[in-house]
Amino acid sequence: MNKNLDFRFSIRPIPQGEALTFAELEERCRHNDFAPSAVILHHGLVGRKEGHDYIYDSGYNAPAGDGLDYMLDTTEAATLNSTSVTAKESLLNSEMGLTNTRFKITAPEYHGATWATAYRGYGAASQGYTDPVNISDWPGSGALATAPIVRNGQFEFRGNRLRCWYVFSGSVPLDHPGLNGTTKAIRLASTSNTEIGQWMSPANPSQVTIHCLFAVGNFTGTGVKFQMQVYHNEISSSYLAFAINDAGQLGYMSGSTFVAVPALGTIAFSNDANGDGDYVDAGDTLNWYQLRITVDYTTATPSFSIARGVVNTPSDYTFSAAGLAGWVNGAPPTGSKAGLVNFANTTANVLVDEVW
Ligand SMILES: [Ca+2]
Ligand SMILES: [Ca+2]
Repeated sequence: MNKNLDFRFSIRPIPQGEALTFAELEERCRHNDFAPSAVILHHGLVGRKEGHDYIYDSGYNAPAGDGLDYMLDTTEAATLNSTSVTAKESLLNSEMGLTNTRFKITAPEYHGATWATAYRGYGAASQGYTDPVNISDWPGSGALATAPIVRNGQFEFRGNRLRCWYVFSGSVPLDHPGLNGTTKAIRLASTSNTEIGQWMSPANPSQVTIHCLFAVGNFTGTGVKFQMQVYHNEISSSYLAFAINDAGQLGYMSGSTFVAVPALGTIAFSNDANGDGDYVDAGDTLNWYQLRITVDYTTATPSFSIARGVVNTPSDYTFSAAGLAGWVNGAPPTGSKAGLVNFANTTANVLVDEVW
């Protein structure tokens, strides 16, 4: 799978703090959407249009069940025009999934008004309110919250559970009850060999640690059933691949060869006893594991470590192995950077959750 045909090569990088044009924001928003025909656009979009800062309500409302409501009615408009930042935050968070510690507005202004930042609804679907409202005091005044290494790692973004994730091949992963007590996880179905990934934002891309919870369920055939891949070169499709085979052995790929790492032991598979696609019914068996992969590209010979816990236990790394160096499509030169994390199944049901 060639992953260099992605949007990042067609959209210019934006320095932090630089205002975007509205067209740029819309383009980015669309490219971030995993399936444009099936998702809500403009989820909490902050940007500029004609020199003015906006939080933009596209006129698309959220799907039922996620509790979002992007439209402004007159009561909500009154709240957003009030002096209570707490009330504004409460409304914007509950109805748009926005958090003011994650927003910074630069050079705020708004045409013809003394205030700055607008939340604006348009059109017939706007629940009766079409004028912009004043939320200039809503963005947080302190430091921005630290960006996570991946976004929507819980697969629980309201409005689109797969937001920020990109399906490179196969089928759209299905919903599954979350692992470790969360609401949702994804299931890569055994009927489709699927790749789903996301470009990462690590603080130091040459020394990254990434975690997830996973379970491998019912499958057919032999060989490797699940891989978690960390790309250091998407143009040459070069990456490291943590892998699990049909015997439950853990290891990594060296080219097309699976290399078992005995120190990582074997996992127990999950069983969907009633065959309905989930692993939470009476009679089903759910065995999930916490995985941690650390890659260091700064050394003369880049290497990685793998650690994983005992079954159904968070924050446990009983099994681990370090100093590993097997790669697919080329070893990384010193100074490489982790770019993409990707999950792939092969004729196996695989559950993934809590990527961080
Ligand atoms: Ca989750
Ligand atoms: Ca079941």
